[in-house]
Formats: sequence, C-alpha cells, structure tokens
Amino acid sequence: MTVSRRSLILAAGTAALGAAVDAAAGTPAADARAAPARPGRSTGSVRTLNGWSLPYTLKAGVKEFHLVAEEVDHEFAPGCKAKCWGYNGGTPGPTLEAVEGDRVRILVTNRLPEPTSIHWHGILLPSGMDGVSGLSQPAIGPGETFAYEFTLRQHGTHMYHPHADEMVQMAVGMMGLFIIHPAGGEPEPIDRDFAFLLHNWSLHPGTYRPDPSIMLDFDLWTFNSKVFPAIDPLVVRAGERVRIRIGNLSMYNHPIHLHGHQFDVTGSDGGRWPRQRWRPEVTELIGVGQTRDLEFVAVPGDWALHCHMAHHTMNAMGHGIPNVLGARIAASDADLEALLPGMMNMGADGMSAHQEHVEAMKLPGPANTLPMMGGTGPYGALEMGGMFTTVKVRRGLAANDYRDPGWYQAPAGTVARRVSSDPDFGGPVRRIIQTR
Ligand SMILES: [Cu+2]
Repeated sequence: MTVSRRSLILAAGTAALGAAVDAAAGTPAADARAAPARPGRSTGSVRTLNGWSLPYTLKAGVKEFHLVAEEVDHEFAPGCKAKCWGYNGGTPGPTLEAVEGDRVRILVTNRLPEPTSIHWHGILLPSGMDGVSGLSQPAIGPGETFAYEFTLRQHGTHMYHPHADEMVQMAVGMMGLFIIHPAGGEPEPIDRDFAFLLHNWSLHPGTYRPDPSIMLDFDLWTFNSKVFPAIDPLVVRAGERVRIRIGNLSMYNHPIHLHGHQFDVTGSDGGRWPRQRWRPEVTELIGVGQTRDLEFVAVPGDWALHCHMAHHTMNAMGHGIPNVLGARIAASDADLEALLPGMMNMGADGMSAHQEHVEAMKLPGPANTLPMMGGTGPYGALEMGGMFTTVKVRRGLAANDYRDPGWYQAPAGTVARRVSSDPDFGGPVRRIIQTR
C-alpha cells in the first residue's frame, strides 16, 4: 500500500467525521451545556486503525448513535476484495466512544437479509439490553430498527457484535469497538490512543464471500479487517505516552508482540487496572473475547507490532503441501513444476524469493488472492502479511500529526551491517551433531 493511498483513506475518514468532530467534548457536564442538540458530535480521541468513530446526536441529554447492519464492499489489501457484512459501510463497524456516566441510545437498523441483534460485550446494563436474541429480546428482523438504551456505569475497552446467527455474522465481519472514557479524565494522560480488533477469515482463492463454516484453517488474519501492508502504521511522537487497545473477536488467541519497548498492560474489559496490577511485558496474549490495553512511552524508530503466531503474519497460503525443505531439487524443478504447477521451493532463497516471483514475474495465481507475504522496507522485502504493522516513532511531530513519516533514518553506526561474505569467516564455537 502506498503512502498516497493511505493518506486518501485517512482523508476520507476525516471527511466522514466532518467538521463536527469535537475533540474537547467528553464530559457529561459539557454535553449538558450543549443545547440545542448538535448532530454528529464525537469524543474523537481514539484512533481506530483504518477506521473511525461514529458521531452521535445529543437528544435531551442522551447520546444517540445509529448503527446500520448491512452488506459492505471490503478490501483486505489491494488485490483482495470481498462482500462482507458490517456496520455503516464497513467492517469492523465504527467505534462508539462515550464517557462513564453517559446515557446512550443506540438505534440499530437491520439491512441484512436475516435477523440480527447486537450484544454490548463487557458492558454492565439491564438484562433486556444485553442483545442476545431469543434470550433477552426478539431478534431484529430485516428492515426493522431497534433501540438500545442504558447508562454507562464503567469505563474501559469494550466491543459489540451480533448475538443472532452469531457464527455466520461474525465470520463475515460484524463487530466493532465500544470505548468508554473515565468520568474524571485519565489519571495518567494518554497522548495517542489507538484501537483495533483481531479477526480471522476464510476467503477461498478466487471467491468473494468469506466462508463462515471454517473453524480452524483460516487464510486471512486481520487488524480491523485489514492485512499487512494495508494496515495503518501507528504514528507517534518520541516521548509520548501511547495506549494501544486491542480486542479479539476471532477464533484464536493472539500473542501480540511489540518491538523496542516494554509496555505495561494497564487495562481490559474490566476498565483501567489499579497501578499495582500493571505488569511489564513485550508480548501479551489477547484471548478470544478479551480486550487488553497496552501503554508505553515511545522510543524513536520503526518498530514491528504483530501477532507472534508465525502463520498469522502470512496471507493466503496453501496447507497440506509436500515438505520439500532441504531437498536438493534444483535439477528437478522442471519435473516438480509439471507435477505441482506454480510450486515454489521453501528454504532455498528465503520467502522473499516467493514474494519477488509473485510481484515481479506476475506469477499467475487464483483471482482475488494476495501473495503470502508482501511489503518492502528501506532494506528490502519484509516478508510479512496478515497481523503485522509498524509503530513509527519520530521526534518533533506535531501533536495531531498522524501522517506516515516514511522510513526511519537511523543514526549513523546504529544499523546492523555486513562484515563478511565468507561462510568460513571467524572462529565461532559450534557443536556439530550429525542427523540422518
Ligand atoms: Cu495470531
């Protein structure tokens, strides 16, 4: 994904929020003063990767949001599109932001061909507002609009998703973030507050509808329904306090790893944890149905942020293929090619060879399928896909500048360098054990 394209998306997101974004809004008291009702306000402090926060209308002291469940045209990354289901034009749906103590009304219009509902995951509310169709309410039929209304009695990183035909509706993209800010403001000021949801998809090569029947063998692993290299970078000014809110509504647990920092795990669906419960980590396992808040003070550089399950940083890949790792097959490539058209030997030239072949030679593949890995950095191929992006920390950025600053210019003498091209170089200590 090019910088210009990302900028276009950001510009579009900004336009969607319009001039109505009110970064200073937030406290119930401030809203009470804001009469008459002003449509389209947003607290606007959370940066949803590749996404946006839904504006609300203030009606007699109630913040009214309107979600529309509908089919959406979605692009996982350039070259891979699908008909998905989501909210208000996208998957995931827009982030809902409100403040502890707020009364909220959420209208939900169903434009899907089947009944739906919304469960407000982790939010304390009356049983009848919990959104489990059949248990706590009748399902919302196609064409119908339901109103949910409750008072927020907590803060934290929460989620929303259907609780009607849940397996199917979540598999095709229906989910969103619901973030509640603390009533008295943050005890520790947060300079940049990012958020995304983890998800997995099965989009069979050459098809355009995610397959909801797949339980384990997914081929797209996403942050906010995007794969690398289409996931926004997290742009940060050096020294700023950063929070990354991560929720998981996929079918796997994901160990999310940040390079270059020790972060504190400071909160979850249960709100911000007391300071004595914070713990320093570099990888945090985000379990299915859980959220975690990670906080750190940013250090200059380009730092990888990714799931540590190696297959989750790949895009569509074949499974159950013969393992030819280590085989001396150069002389028989032509024979193998005849048996397995388009096959590519692993462990010979690195996976970047595969990336280069796909990109440069325009290797024929099924329609609507991404290469297993992609992305090119200042030093070559990144060989990544799926749940991978970068935290780009720079000195001297303006407070609200989220534009991609390009690649990090490392100070002289701080980049790993080649000292020899001779495999017999030096006198390393080795323990050689022969295996057959
Ligand atoms: Cu993972």
